[in-house]
Amino acid sequence: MKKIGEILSEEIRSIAIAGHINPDGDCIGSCTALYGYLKKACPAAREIDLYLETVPHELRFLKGVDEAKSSVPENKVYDLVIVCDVSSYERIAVAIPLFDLAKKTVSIDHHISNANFAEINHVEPDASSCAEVLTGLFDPDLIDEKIAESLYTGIINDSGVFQYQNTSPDTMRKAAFLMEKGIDFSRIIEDSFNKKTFAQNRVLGYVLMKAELAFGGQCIVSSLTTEEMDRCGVTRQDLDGIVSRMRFTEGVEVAVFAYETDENVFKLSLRSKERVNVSDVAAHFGGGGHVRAAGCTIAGSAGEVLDKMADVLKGYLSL
Ligand SMILES: [Mn+2]
Repeated sequence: MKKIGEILSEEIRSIAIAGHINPDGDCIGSCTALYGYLKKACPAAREIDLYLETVPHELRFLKGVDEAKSSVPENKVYDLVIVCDVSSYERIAVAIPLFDLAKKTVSIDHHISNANFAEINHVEPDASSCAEVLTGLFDPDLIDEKIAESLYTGIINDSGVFQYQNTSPDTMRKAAFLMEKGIDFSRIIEDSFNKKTFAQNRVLGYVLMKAELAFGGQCIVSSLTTEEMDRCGVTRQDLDGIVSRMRFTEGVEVAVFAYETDENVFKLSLRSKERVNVSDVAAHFGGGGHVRAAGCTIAGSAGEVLDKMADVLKGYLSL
């Protein structure tokens, strides 16, 4: 697909847009941008609905978020369902019934592990973010300031404000184009990326204090149980960015952060600097993601899940 117009037609009267479970800045930025864009680009569609499971406080400024629905109607058949930033069918989560019943399904994404689960799959694994992919698929003239704000939010959140390795010259060109739409870029970075609550900063400090080095300093690991989260006064939504901070440690190639999502079930977030393909590592446990940022879920106590991860990581690090 070169432009999003290729999947639109006069017959499409109803469209649903959905993201992934526990949506992040790229997912919400992408979905709201597409929502605003399709309202302009697809006047034949009488009904355009946006589904987002949750929206964290810091992303509520994005246009369209107020209209997003968090639960889906039963037996609703849309002419077109588009999912953004979703790497696998299971991760559509709340919108799975809509996806199953849709007349046509499209997935727009940038995960290298994308399972091509839709009828039309547009995946650019080299793009920093789904929002970067969408910027290229939109007609530039139809991108207004609010759509540009959503797209820029998606790009900066997944590229760590243009600092991670997924940032390319093309990312910068697209960001420059979005800046020309008049967005308040420094406020967006401050509000949606830099700003942390006191509790979020405290839990970051707590996790860093608990962290340990492994494999001769090539790996940094830490964990957080539900009980510790309660004590710090945070939920899993407050843990974004912690693993990226761990990775900043000198000499570290891989950072692993495990946090409990259910009793004795941990989500592991992985980041790497230069060599290790963490999407590949995560795939050993049924997870996936990107080359430098990925995740998976493992059952066991904190110590057990980190041991299981270390067993696999061993083969990826030079010992
Ligand atoms: Mn993304």
